[in-house]
Amino acid sequence: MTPNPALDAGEDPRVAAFEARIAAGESIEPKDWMPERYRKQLIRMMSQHAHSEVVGMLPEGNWITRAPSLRRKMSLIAKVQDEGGHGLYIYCGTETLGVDRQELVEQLLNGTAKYSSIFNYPTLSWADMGVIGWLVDGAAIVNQTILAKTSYGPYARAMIRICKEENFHKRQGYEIVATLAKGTPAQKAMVQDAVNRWWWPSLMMFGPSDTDSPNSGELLRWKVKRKTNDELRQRFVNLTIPQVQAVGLTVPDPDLRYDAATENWLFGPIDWAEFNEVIRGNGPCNKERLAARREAHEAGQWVREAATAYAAKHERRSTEAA
Ligand code: BYC
Repeated sequence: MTPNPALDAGEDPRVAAFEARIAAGESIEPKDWMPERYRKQLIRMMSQHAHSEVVGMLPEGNWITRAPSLRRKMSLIAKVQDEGGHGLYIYCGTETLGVDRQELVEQLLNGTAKYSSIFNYPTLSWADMGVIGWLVDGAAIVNQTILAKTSYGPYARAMIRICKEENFHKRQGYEIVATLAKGTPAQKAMVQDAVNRWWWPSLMMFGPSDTDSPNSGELLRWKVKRKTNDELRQRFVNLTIPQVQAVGLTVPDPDLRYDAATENWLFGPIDWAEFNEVIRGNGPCNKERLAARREAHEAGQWVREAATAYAAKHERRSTEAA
């Protein structure tokens, strides 16, 4: 791929050929020609996604030592490990666009890259582990099942595998929620409190409303996104409210009502001022999360050095043997 931004403006015949491939539903692969802007948008979106998976390990990692049973501890460890794997998998996918992973990690650590707003909220009780698995992974599944049909091949394929694991995460979360919801009054109160705190941030995960989403138009045109932020948010609410009712809980929204005409659960206004503060770095835990990532990165320096030395040794040996 030889990017030529000067020609992306419209006179380059490769642009028309690219647009035709997108229109025909073809998958774009790393060695295919693509407009520079398409490449940049994918790097932005995929790297933010990878960062979200890695930062997403922190709120749940916080509860591994306090899980109430060995079974719960094993599931939580496996889930947190899966999130780390998703991050690495998506960083690899991003590298197919010709960007260096080190550069992306630097952007996360110096605060110039975004990651999902949801991970800037604290995990205050064990019930949060259930509610994160259920609502946060549930929201991720709604978003990522559609991304499995995205036009960039490596990203689409990554999503297929990731969604399978997210389904397990969601089920383990819902099982925790259902168990607490039919437990003692104190357990039910604890899980209701967790739903109250995570409900609105989960809806914010889908991004700003369509009228305020600067990237959506371009991403939809290139079939990177297949549905708008609001469409996916509505789908999540429609899927989730029956689950909330099934376990006898409620969501903190006095305006929630079922609209038979559209078959949608209509919800009240989202606090976009809160969302904007969180994505600007001023959420309850932004500073704590970045500090933890920086510390982990520094502490892992020797591992990266050892892995590089090991790879170099193997390369040398295989060259000598050849
Ligand atoms: N948080 O034009 P818009 C997970 C930013 S991992 C922070 O609508 P776009 C999981 C947006 O980046 C979940 N920032 O953007 C992991 C843009 O800023 P820039 C992560 C947000 O790209 C572990 C600006 O707002 N999932 O689920 O069209 C455990 C304007 O927005 C957020 C993904 O990353 C947000 N919530 O649409 C459990 C999925 N929303 O970059 C679970 C892939 C928006 O212009 N990403 N912004 O400075 C996407 O699907 C899309 O990028 C988004 C945003 C729907 C998130």
